[in-house]
Amino acid sequence: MATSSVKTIPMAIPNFSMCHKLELLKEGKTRDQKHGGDHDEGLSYEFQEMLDSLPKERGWRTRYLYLFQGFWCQAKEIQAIMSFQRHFRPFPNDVVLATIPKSGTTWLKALTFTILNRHRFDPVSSSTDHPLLTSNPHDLVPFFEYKLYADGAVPDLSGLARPRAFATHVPFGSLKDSIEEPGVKVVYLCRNPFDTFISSWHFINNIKSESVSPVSLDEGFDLYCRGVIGFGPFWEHMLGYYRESLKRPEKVLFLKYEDLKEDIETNLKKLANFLGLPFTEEEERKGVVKAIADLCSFGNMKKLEVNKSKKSIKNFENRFLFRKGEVSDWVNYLSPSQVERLSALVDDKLGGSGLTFRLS
Ligand code: PAP
Repeated sequence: MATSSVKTIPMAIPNFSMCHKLELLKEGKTRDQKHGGDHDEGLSYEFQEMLDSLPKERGWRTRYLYLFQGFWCQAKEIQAIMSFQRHFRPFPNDVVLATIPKSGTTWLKALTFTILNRHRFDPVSSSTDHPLLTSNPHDLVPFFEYKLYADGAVPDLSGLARPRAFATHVPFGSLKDSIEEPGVKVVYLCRNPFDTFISSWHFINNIKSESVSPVSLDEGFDLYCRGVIGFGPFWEHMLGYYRESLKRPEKVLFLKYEDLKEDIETNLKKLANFLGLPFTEEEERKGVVKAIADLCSFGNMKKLEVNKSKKSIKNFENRFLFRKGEVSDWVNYLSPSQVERLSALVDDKLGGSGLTFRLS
């Protein structure tokens, strides 16, 4: 079982070791054939050695998930996170959007990008030229671990327009040292664990590689309840950001997917205030808040060509990011005993923390 402690792995960021690879090729073996390791390609021999030292479990969309710094993670993501942790340098007004997967990341990216850039790209008269109409939110607010630092890259981010906005699924404990700069703001979007599980299960079975066998609902549910899901356990992910939002509300804003669904305009104002860019009375009169809500709505985004036919993140098509966008779809999938098990788990792990969910 995962622990909340953050274990630092004292090793250099592994660079792809060409010599080692050539040696293995000469022997006619790949690292996987030699040691029965993960099937991810492009990982150095040294990095694979490090992976072998970590606890592992069956993966959802790659062969294994590894327990890295106290959370479950795929090999390629670990490589990227290590590069991020070593090389990222925050600027004072950076914005970092944080979620556990399938909590509404795409939506939060769209809303935040539109708020931050509303004076460049007017959401009210955005009939044709707003970037959200032609780009998926994942292109506009890049992930540290899937885009910027993917494959161990070390990007130069100093020239990006300010405020810079980034996103991550990394738990707070593994993020905090990298963003320790006054003025950096974190927005966390949390979704109830029942819907998050169902959304994850659908998504992963849609995009997993063919070499990995499908995860049945029962098997996925058991893994989820044992904390074994990318960036999980979910309760530790949520509590890490929740507690920080209570301790430093000026640094971390904690939002809930269900609240956004119920009242998007109030939450948009909350988000804009937190980002230091409150809507003016004139903007409110002109309908800017409503225009942002409409532009970023599930119905609008799902029907855009870019979100139907393009790929913004390697390995899957954007259309898989827009399924139903509803609260309580879980009632259509979970058995009474599964509901009982997850409810008891939520009570056990989150009870008394103050963090509660609306499930319908
Ligand atoms: P990611 O973590 O892989 O980026 P993420 O965007 O967090 O995925 O989650 C996708 C979920 O958000 C999907 O939920 P569902 O499976 O229950 O349908 C998706 O439909 C939903 N979603 C995407 N965009 C929006 C939006 N604009 N409004 C509301 N929900 C949305």
